[in-house]
Amino acid sequence: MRFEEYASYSFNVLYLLEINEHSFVKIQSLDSYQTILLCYCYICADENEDIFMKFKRYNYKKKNDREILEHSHNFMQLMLNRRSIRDFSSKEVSDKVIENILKTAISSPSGANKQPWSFVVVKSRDLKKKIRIAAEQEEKKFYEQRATDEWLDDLNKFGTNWEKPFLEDAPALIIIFRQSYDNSGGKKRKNYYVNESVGIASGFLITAIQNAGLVCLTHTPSPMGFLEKILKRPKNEKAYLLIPIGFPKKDAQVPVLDKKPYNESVKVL
Ligand code: IYR
Repeated sequence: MRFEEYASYSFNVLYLLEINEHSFVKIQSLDSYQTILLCYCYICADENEDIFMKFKRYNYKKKNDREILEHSHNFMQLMLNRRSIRDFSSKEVSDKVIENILKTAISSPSGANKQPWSFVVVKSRDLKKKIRIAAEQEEKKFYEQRATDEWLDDLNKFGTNWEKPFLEDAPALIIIFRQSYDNSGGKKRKNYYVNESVGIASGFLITAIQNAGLVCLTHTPSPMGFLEKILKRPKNEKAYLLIPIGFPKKDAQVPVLDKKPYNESVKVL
């Protein structure tokens, strides 16, 4: 009997005995003599046939209170040292490291597990050059025409301008694309909470980069349509972030920044 057939019964489930990840025995309703009225055994033969999601026990890695405090503190220290870097050395990043940080990013939660993203890694000198040229064209328009005076005032302090040498200097660029809908199998299907999902995955990526001992910049040339063209992305994808990654140039500078006081950013009720 298939799972959906018996799932429609209204009996209380008394026992769910798991045999393994894919199989379980379900015992429903005992009569007054405590004899089993219904007993179903569900064995999943073909994973793709299922309309219900399978569940398995979560492998919770238990820590004691001291360990939890220590881990939270150490991770905070690691992340407090993260900075956006604009001066990259030419030192290469190993493919395995890039793969590890991307595997971390794509493990991120997403609306209905739709994973509405693509991560494109650009190492080719030729493509990096094309991206730099196109980005600088847009940025020149931004700094010279599009940006409001207020925005330029805010940016002035950082000393940024339309020139983006890091797009060629960094050994790799990771371009994150958001998929507003899913187009696999030629069928258009909706994605949910796309911005939230891609934002969280980008956070995972930046955190993984920091944890690995690399540096990056969250760059957002605006508009970013040129990335879709240069990287030949499908119609359902829009560029979301451009992240050069690598190692800082010797003596790379970062602005001295203050973060808002804790109580301004955080309210505990
Ligand atoms: N995209 C431009 C401008 C810029 C915008 C923000 I918000 C920054 O934090 C930094 C720069 C640029 O990359 O120069």
